[in-house]
Parts: sequence; C-alpha cells; structure tokens
Amino acid sequence: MVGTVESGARVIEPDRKVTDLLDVLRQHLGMDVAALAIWQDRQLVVQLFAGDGRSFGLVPGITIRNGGELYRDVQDERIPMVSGNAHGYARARHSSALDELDVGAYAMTTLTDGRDEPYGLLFCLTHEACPTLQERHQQFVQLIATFLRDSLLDLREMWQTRSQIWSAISDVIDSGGPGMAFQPIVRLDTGEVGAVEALARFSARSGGRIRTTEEWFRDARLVGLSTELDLAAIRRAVAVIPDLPPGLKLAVNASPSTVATVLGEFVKDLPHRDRLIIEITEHENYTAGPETVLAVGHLRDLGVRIAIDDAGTGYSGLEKLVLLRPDVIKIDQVLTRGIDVDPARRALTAGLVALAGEIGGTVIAEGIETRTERDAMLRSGVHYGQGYYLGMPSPSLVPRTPAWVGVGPSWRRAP
Ligand code: G
Ligand code: MN
Repeated sequence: MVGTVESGARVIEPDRKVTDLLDVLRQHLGMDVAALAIWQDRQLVVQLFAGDGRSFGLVPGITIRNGGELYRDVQDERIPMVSGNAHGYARARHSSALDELDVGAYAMTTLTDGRDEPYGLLFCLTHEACPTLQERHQQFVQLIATFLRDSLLDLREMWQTRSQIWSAISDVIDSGGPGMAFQPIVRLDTGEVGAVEALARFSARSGGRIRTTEEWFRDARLVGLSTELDLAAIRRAVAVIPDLPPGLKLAVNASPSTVATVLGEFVKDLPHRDRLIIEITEHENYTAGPETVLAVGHLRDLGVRIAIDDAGTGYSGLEKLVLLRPDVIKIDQVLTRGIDVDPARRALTAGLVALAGEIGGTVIAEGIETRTERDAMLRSGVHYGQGYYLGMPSPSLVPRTPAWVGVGPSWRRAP
C-alpha cells in the first residue's frame, strides 16, 4: 500500500540548491530517495525529493499518511534517527507511516528553519533493509539539516506566498470561475457587431491584494492551476451562448497547454460549438508542438473556429501562425496603438493581412481607441476590430452600437 494521499498539489517549485543537497545526502547514505516534507496543518506534505520517490508514492504535494504520528515520533526521539532494519522496527513499534511507505531502512530528522520555527522532516528511505547503515550517519543527516536551515526560510516564504495564491485561485474555481465582461468585435466600416469576446474579470477581494486579469492567469501558471482556471472561465463564458443575440459568435481565451490537453474533451459535447471562437493566448515563450497542432485540428473538426491572440508581439511568433493556420488572427494592441502615425506598424499589419489572405483567415485588430486608428486599420486591409472606440467590455450580452455608426467614415476622404 502506498502511504500517501493527495493533498491538492500545493507545492513550491523545485529549488536547485535544496534538491542538490538532498541528492548529496541520498548518495552518501546509499539510499533510494532523500526528501523534504513540510509540517503544515498537523500533516507532512512532501515538497521536494531527490532520487526514486515515486516507488514510495512520494510526489510533490502529497500528504504522508500518518505523517503526524511519524513527525512527533522523530521529534520526541521515540524512534531512532537512523534504522538499518525499519521493517522489524515498524512492526515492533506499530509505526503505520513507515509500514505503509514500505521502508526497509531510513534516516530522518526534524528540521527547523533559520528562525528556529519547526519546518518539517528531512528523510531518506530504501525499500531494502540496509544493515550497514550506522548510527554515525546520523551526524551526516544533521549536517545537511543545518546546511538547509537558511534556505528553508526562503522556501517557507515561497511556500506561504504560493499557498495563498493557490487558495485564492482555488476559491475562484470553486465559486464557478471568474466574472465575465463581454466586448464587441465589429466590422470597421459599418460598425456591425459580429462577435463578442468574453473577458475574465476577477474581484480584487478574493486575492487579498489587487491583481490584474493577466496577473491572475500568470499566478495560476505559477501554482499549476492554469488549465483549471482557463476551463473555469471558459465554462462560465460558453454558458451565455444561448442568450447571445442571434448570429453573434462568442470568443473565449485559452492558453496553448489547455488547448493541447483538455479543451477537445470539453468542447466535444458542447451545444452551439459552431458559434465558438477559441483564442489561443500566449504569455510565455512557446512553440506550437505537434500536440497543439493535432488538438487544433481536432477542435476545428468539431466546428470551432481558432484564433491566434496577440499576434505581432514577441509572444505570438509567426511560426505559430504558419503552423496552426488559424481562422482568425488578432492583432495585438501594441501594433494598433499609433498605427495612424507609424509606417512600421502599418507595414507589419499589412504583412499579417497578406498572411491571413494566404491561409484563408480573417484579421481582427485589437485595442482600437481612436477613429484614426480605425481608419488606418481599414486602409491596411483590416476589416474587423475591437477596442474602446468600438465598444467597451461590459457585463451586458447585448453589445451597444458604436456611437460613430451613421456619422460617416472619415477614412473615405483619406488619400
Ligand atoms: O489578451 P487579450 O487580447 O484577450 O486581452 C484583452 C484585454 O485588453 C482585456 O482586458 C480588455 O479589457 C483590454 N482592452 C480591450 N480593448 C482595449 C482598448 O481599446 N485599449 C486598451 N488599452 N485595452 C483594451
Ligand atoms: Mn483575447
């Protein structure tokens, strides 16, 4: 039996310095694994390990079953720090934690951080008994524990920050996802609305400090909840499709990893998926791998349209446009801003328009804030846009017609 239970992946990122030390310890004692578990809510949660942790059921974030008992046994010196025959020992002492972990030999010590606060447990395990393991090795374990003290202070802080972030994001997911605002995507010449983009909106309260939408998604990546948060937002967004004015499509955002892993399964049984546009967002350097190309093909077969978000920025490489051949290319607002006065921006936009023509895609310009930006986009061959000039994001599903409709397009008079 594996002596661990899932605790919901509250883990810190692997810290090189600490894992190196763990590996030194493991090799010195000739053990299968050396690991660090944090003492939290009267439980031991595995954080990092070096060596073959998985054969003991050790995964970062997992709680050691009966770990509380084990921790106190070690703390109160009720069990020896080092044992070459833990099988016999566990039986004699009825130590269920050791028994369940299937440990033949172990060395372990409790840890305090640089402020002398209890931190957790440092332990080494082998499946086989190891009669040559000597009491002397206890000194080595202590030596490593002393070495670790200062790093643990950093680790604790990192852990506290991460677990707060993890809880805030979990709360949002459990409450049914972030709030939503809808921003119209309109024809630049007539102002006619063709679609709305669902934008996640977080209430500042749930996170403690105020974070932007971008920061929420970046934090979700940091703690490994990116896909879950993406899906929670998408679930909430697609629920409004039946209430959208007829003919309007709905654009939702998804990170490449969500697209490559779970999105197909989610979309498969979705009614109205022919009204759905999936915008593949990008906030880290990433090259579309074969799994993304496959997943995009699958989504398209299901009737969903694919957009590449933020095109023209460093994040959304041209390679991705060529590989994924999206139905829609969304020009990032950094290209839109000041396009009316910048020939370089116009040239890049014209390039994207030409590319879209080749792959049979539509271009949408994001972040249009002025009439002159709209006009410049139209002259560059872009027919659709989004931005404050065309319509603000709003909780309402019925987009308001832009104020300029009927005023007469100034761009006709342009040279
Ligand atoms: O990454 P994505 O393009 O999905 O992000 C869109 C974000 O840009 C939203 O948060 C939205 O509120 C914001 N936005 C929409 N239109 C404009 C605009 O005209 N100007 C600026 N500065 N931001 C905009
Ligand atoms: Mn978007």
